[in-house]
Amino acid sequence: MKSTSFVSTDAIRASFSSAMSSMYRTEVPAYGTLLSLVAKVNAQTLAGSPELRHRLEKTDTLDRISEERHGAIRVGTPAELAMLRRVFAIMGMYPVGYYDLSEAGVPVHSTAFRPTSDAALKINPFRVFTSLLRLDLVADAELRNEARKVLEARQIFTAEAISLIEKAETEGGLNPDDAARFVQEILETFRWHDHASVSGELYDRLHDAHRLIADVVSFKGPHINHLTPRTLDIDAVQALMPAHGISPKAVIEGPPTRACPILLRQTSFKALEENVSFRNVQGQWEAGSHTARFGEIEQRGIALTPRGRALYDQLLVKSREVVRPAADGSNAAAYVAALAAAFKAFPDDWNDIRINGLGYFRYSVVECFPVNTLSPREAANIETLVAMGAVQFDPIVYEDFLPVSAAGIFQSNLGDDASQKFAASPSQRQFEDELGVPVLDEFAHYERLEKASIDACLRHFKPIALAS
Ligand code: OOG
Ligand code: NI
Repeated sequence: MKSTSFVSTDAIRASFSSAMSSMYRTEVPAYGTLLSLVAKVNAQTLAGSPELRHRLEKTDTLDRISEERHGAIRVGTPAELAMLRRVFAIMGMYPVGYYDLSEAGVPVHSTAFRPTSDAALKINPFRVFTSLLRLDLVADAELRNEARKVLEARQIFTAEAISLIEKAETEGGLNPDDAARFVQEILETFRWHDHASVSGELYDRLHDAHRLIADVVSFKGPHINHLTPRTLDIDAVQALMPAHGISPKAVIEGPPTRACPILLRQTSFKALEENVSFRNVQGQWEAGSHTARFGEIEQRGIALTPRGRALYDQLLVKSREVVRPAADGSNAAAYVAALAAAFKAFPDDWNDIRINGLGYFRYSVVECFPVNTLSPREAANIETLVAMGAVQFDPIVYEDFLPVSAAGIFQSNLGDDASQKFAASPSQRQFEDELGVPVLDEFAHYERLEKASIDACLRHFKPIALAS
């Protein structure tokens, strides 16, 4: 097969994201409701804010938003994780960031597979937050071994998926027929299975160790547990959810409402209690239930520098010292007020964020600027070019996650009675060994994007800077 007939990795990702969305809409109808609500609010927000629409158009990022979503899965073994890395690479998705969820009392560590280049993100920014179960954090050795045996015996990929992965790797891509089959076969890995692969008795013991262990170990595959559309106004969607029959968690996770959105704000509806069957000792199916799948929405803001992130973390801690949000929502208003008060210390103006070194920006040349008015010295200095209006800057969108700061999402979808705790134990080296590659450092990546945009501007003005 000639390489010219390969489908691009971006196109495979877009088609997979869309197939995943259709499947989840059938599996969890409330997700479909959420999608239409988000679409409606996004349209209203754009209509009401020409400035926002203009910014999104100018940065060529308006089109991606209605198609934008992230999913989350949890796998059980290093081999499953390593195979997923190969699957996602075929869709142009690479592991970015290391997240130690043991800090939030959840025995997994994670990365996010996502496109990394500006061009790929614009085509389709689909990402999958992928967690690997850490059986090493399970204290009970017998349970740990039982769980390991169950996991080692399962095959989460179809035979055809495996052969297409190998084919894509050896030939360097997939032709249209193979790409379409690949998407369908990979979808099977993420499908929901309502027949557990363990007995009800083992399920209960796994569940007692941690709900999430039961979720990972008891089923044939790593069902997608949520798909999250991106909204331009999360407060509006949160307020409209109840009227559409969806009850959101009490408060939105992350930063407060701001003129200049930072990082990520998320809210979710609780995991559904779903009917599943377990085999009993006589080998018959018995009815039971499991909660795993939920719904989430998010609003994305600017990517913060390590300094901005430290300030964010500090202010979040500060607000939670004043009011800790109760799961029943009884103090939601007090929490929102405390959060807003604490975040007064975080500049809420793009240029202030920029000059304080708190966020990452993409610089670009202002096309109509009269370049002949610039002196060589002015043309060689990015700050002067900005001050004179020859260069403009736009926030770089945060493409990653905040699961530990937003432990509320994890907790609320595990059930508010989830009280099991694990000692924090980050283990990035081990995770990367199991994954088979190092993860990309998110800060270094945003910094490179920012620097590349500055270099491009300076290159543009170089002829003037060199003239003397
Ligand atoms: C993943 C939770 C993390 C997010 O948006 O922060 C996540 C999970 O529940 O498996 O998706
Ligand atoms: Ni999520």
